[in-house]
Amino acid sequence: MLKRWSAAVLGGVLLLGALGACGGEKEGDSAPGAAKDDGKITMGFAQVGAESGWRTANTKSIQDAAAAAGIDLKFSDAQQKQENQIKAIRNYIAQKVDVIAFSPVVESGWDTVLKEAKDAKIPVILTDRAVDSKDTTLYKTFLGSDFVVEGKKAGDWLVKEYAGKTDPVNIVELQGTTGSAPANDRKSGFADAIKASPNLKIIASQTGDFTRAKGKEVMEAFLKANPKIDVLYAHNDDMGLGAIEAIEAAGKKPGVDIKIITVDAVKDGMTALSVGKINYIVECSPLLGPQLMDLAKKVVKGETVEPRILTVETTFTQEQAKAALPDRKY
Ligand code: GYE
Repeated sequence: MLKRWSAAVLGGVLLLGALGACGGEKEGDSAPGAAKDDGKITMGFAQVGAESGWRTANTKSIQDAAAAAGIDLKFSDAQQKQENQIKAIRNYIAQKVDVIAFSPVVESGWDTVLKEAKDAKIPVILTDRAVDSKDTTLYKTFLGSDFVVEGKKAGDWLVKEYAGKTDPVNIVELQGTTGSAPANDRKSGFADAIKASPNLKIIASQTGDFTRAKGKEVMEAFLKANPKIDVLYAHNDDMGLGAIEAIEAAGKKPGVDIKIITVDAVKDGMTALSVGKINYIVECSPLLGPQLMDLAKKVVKGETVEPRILTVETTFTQEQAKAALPDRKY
């Protein structure tokens, strides 16, 4: 464990050292005395779950980057449940890790546990998803994508695709996990982009929880309830891929009878795009591990970091997907 020395704690520890040093640790001490001091940073990471290809790539990126940076990683999977994430964070606080990082499954309801981390003097880094806490001193920085921009890129493509046409275009939307930042923002960014085109109409919108299984199930229901669907906008590739199965089972051609736009650009999504079953993908990069480890080292040292660090990302058409696929890492 790497100790974050403050003058007071340093004094206390030196004193304990002189006395032959054991015990005497107060709650809330910034020196993480519970674990051995091997000079390593310990990070507690509370992951959302394993709901999608994106998440799998994100987890691998974090684990690989921690190993490469010599950071001792404690990792937990919350199975898309906020209560599990809160439990994991409390555990990390009790274990006196040097830094906590997490990807909050939903935006709301974090103030109490974040305050507990702050009181324990453990810096917190948000990665991938944001929280809606008013008190921004509860965390050091937020590293991740701008999901509103992603939604907007999806909507802009659609507006261009139907430019000059006035016939009604019926859109169905598969939303991500209810209350999550990417679901909220991808929805609003998209709605904003299409609002000046009155013929582009969202006729149904429901959560598919970012999973393939749920995407398929909800698309089946959409297809039953709506005889004319022109476009599917799915908040991630996995839901889009599940929906493709439902569309094919209903005897329709994905990408042709129903145009499909998704977000993420994981390999399976890019493969479907390259064969024309998806029409457009907005990239969202899961490879946040290396930047996260750099930030962790800085905040543990007490250095100030930028409060918001944006991921750089692009978009893909079918031709671009074909060109990018051979080098796609995830
Ligand atoms: O788009 C989706 C995943 O939070 C950006 O979560 C992430 C999203 C990603 O399940 O596939």
